[in-house]
Amino acid sequence: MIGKPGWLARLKEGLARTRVNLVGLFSGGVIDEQLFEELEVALIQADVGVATTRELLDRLRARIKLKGLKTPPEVREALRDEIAALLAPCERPLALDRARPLVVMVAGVNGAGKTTSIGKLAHWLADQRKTVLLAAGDTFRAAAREQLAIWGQRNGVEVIAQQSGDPAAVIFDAVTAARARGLDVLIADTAGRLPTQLHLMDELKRVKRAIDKALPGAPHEVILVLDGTNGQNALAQVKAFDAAIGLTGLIVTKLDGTAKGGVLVALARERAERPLPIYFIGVGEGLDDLQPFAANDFAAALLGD
Ligand SMILES: Nc1nc2c(ncn2[C@@H]2O[C@H](COP(=O)(O)OP(=O)(O)OP(=O)(O)O)[C@@H](O)[C@H]2O)c(=O)[nH]1
Ligand SMILES: [Mg+2]
Repeated sequence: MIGKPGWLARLKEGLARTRVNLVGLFSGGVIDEQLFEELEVALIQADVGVATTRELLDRLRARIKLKGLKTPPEVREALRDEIAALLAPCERPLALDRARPLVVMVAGVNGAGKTTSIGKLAHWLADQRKTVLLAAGDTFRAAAREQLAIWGQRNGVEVIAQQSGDPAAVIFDAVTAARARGLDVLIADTAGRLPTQLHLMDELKRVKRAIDKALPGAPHEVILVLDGTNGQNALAQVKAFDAAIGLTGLIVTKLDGTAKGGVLVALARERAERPLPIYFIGVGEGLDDLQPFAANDFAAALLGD
């Protein structure tokens, strides 16, 4: 699924360093052990992780044998296809019509890009002709409420906020309001927190229960926002937030910057048995810089078309 032109170029630019490193290894004439060793190093450096790299290279060797691949370009394409295949289960559109309001709860560590992604998501939803309400569940800082309010204004979307320090209460009220007004989607922002801050993780559980009280069966989506530049740390974050609040999907941000990109491959493998959709990737700070994740495009950004 390719959106407006430009975002793919930004993704490719963001992952250029990784791509240059990987593609450069295929510039020689032969496929030998040295190539495999260099690939191993380059993939690990790209945040793919040791275990996932080994598995990928094993599959690559098997594919080379099976298909009788002989040239470096053929092997590069084969690696790209293996990566695309590993990523494919994570490519799933956000299903919008299964509940009304569809309640989306957003969580993540400090500065991951939650509020920005919610603003962009509101814009994307408006493009899909959905009516949206935002809940300012980050009650820690007044600035957080204002930040969400600005994103709301940009999109012509209302934001429910309160002076109260209780995110569960704010979000409960917002869900109730979205129900009463017959809106399509409610997105709840939450304050950033580390998985080691157990009282804050408990607060997230409380928010989730409050949502269920306001609308039984909700939240329909519990999305973790990951900073793509944090590398392998994303795996630990997924585990911890999943254990606390049961994740249904991910958004990976900042793939336009210094991110190496391989962590998406590691995430896909880690959850191969129970695929966790990567609903969107963030490729910039503008309104249009949130795009549905596309496995083939991403693999091509890493290893060339
Ligand atoms: N380049 C780039 N910057 C991004 C992207 N997404 C978010 N940012 C920036 O990352 C910074 C943090 O974003 P926020 O949305 O405030 O992060 P947050 O998770 O809400 O932060 P807290 O609420 O403080 O935990 C801001 O400067 C954003 O502009 C992205 O996809 N690309
Ligand atoms: Mg925020």
